[in-house]
Amino acid sequence: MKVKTLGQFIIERQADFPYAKGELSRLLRDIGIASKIVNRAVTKAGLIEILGETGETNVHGEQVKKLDVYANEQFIAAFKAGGEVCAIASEENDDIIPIYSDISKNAKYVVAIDPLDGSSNIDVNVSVGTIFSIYRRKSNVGAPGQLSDFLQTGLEQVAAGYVVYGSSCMLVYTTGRGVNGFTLDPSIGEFCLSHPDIKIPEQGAIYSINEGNYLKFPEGVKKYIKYCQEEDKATNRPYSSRYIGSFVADFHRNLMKGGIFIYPSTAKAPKGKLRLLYECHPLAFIVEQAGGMASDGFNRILEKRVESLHQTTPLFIGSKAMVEKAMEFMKEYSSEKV
Ligand code: AHM
Ligand code: MG
Repeated sequence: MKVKTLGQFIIERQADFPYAKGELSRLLRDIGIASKIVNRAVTKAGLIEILGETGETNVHGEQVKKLDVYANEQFIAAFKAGGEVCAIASEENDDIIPIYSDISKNAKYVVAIDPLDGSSNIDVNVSVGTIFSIYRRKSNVGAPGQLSDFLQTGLEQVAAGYVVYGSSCMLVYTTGRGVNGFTLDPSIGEFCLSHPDIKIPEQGAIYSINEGNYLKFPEGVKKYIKYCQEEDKATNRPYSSRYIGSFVADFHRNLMKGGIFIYPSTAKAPKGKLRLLYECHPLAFIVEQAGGMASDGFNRILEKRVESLHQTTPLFIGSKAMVEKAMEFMKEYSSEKV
C-alpha cells in the first residue's frame, strides 16, 4: 500500500494556491513535528513515577514539567524556530507572546493554541488533545504581532486543526478546502493520510454533554436532552450519551460517527466554559468544512468576533441536523443572552 505522509500532502496542496510561498505549509509541518514530540511525552506519562521524574529534577538534571506546560513550551519553541509566526496566543499564557527575530521579521501569521486540552484526563490515561488556529496578521509586517491580530472572526481563519493523543495519535486539519486526517505511524515516525476528505454524518446518534450540570442548564438544553432520550426510529433516538471530558476526543468521535457536543451556559459558567479563540473557532471551522454545524445556541460560532483572548462561549457543535434541532429548542425555550 502506498502511504502519503503529512509532509507530502502539504506540499501537494500548496500547488492549489498558486501565489503561496510555502509559509503556511512550513507552519503546518512545524505543528506536525511539535505534535510528535508532545505525543512521545504523553505516551510516557504513565512511566513518569517509575522513571523518577516527578521530583524537582529528572535523570538529566532538568526541571520536571507538567505535561501541559511541556506541550506549551514545545509548540512555542517550534513557532519561534520556524519563523512563520509573529505572535502566539495560548491557553497557558495570560497575554499574547509576540515574536520578533531575524528569521521571523517577515512573518505573516499568528497562531492561537490550546497545547494540551483535557489536561484533567492525563493522570488517568484518557485521551487529550491539542487545538490550533492560524490567522493572517492584521498589523503590518516588520514588527512583532499584537493583540489586535487575534481579534478577528472565525471566518478569517486560514487553517485550523487538532491532534488527538488517543489509542493512536491523529492530526486533523483544514485550510478551508475540506478536512483531512492523518494517523501517526510510530514505526516510521510519520503522520500518514488515513482519513481523506472527512465528512460528518448529517444525523448521528450520540449526544455529549456534562449532564452533572443539568439543573443549571438553560431550559432549551434541558428540553433538548429529554428529546435525545425519547424513542423515535426515524431519528435514531434514543441517542447514546458519550462524554469523555476531553473536548478534542469528544469532538473527534462525534465527527467520525455523527453526534452533537454541547457545552452550554451553566450557573458556574454563565458564558460557557470553552474558549472562543483557540477551542471553539478552530473546531467550528473543521466541523463546517466537514458538512456539520457550530452554534452558540442562537448564532453561528464562526461569525463571532474574538473580543478578548480567553473569552468563552456556549457551544453546540456536530452533525447539522442535530445542531439545528438543538437550536430550535433554544429558540423556543431560552432567551438569547450570549
Ligand atoms: P481545559 O482546557 O482546562 O482542559 O478545559 C477544557 C475541557 C474540555 O476539554 C472539556 O470539553 C471540558 O473542559 C470539560 O469540562 P467539564 O469538566 O466541566 O465537563
Ligand atoms: Mg482547553
